[in-house]
Amino acid sequence: MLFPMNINSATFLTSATDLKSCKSSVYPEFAFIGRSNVGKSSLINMLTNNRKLAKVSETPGKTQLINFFSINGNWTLVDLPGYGYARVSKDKRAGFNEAVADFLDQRETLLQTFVLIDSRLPPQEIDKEFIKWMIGSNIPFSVVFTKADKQSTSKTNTNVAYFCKTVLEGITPAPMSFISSSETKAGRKEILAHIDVLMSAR
Ligand SMILES: Nc1nc2c(ncn2[C@@H]2O[C@H](COP(=O)(O)OP(=O)(O)O)[C@@H](O)[C@H]2O)c(=O)[nH]1
Ligand SMILES: [Mg+2]
Repeated sequence: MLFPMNINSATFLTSATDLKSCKSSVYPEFAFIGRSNVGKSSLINMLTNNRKLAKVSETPGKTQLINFFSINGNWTLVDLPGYGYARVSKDKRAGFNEAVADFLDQRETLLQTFVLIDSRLPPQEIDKEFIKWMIGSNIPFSVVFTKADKQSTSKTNTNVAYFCKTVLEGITPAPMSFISSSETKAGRKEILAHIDVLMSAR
């Protein structure tokens, strides 16, 4: 049985446009990345039990800022700009925001990245490209399959199994994966327990 850590406080800290404008921090950071509209901000709100913390958008591709949220005063959630919608970087990075690439690759206090994948869809090219870039850059990550409430459990399980087999198999160390819903709060205790483990192991 998992006992999720308590979230006693969750507050907006600051925003940044790129890595060099990010304030340095002494606290461990957990970042959320994925296609625009996959549910990054909703997941942060679900984890913190605060529907208004991160701005949830009906308009894909709107958030282009790196947003920091302080949790319990000693760790941080980072809402990253989504990829796959407009604003494609011009260099050879896998079509995602350059600020995101710099942050994931170079941010010293980043302890783990959660790559969000829409549980309803077959593996998308852009997500596969992004994961390839993460592996090539040696950046540790976990995967969160979002919006599980939007379909049957068996459909979710089929899609997740297929994604794990075709995209995640063979990656070492094997990434953890989670199934989540911001509506039902599925995945909340598992993701928080994982964060807890990573912080304790530090
Ligand atoms: N039903 C359902 N809708 C979701 C879930 N997560 C996000 N959404 C919806 O998907 C849209 C995009 O969510 P948002 O968190 O802004 O995505 P972001 O662009 O990745 O930050 C919004 O309309 C959310 O209400 C979920 O788990 N279940
Ligand atoms: Mg967002």
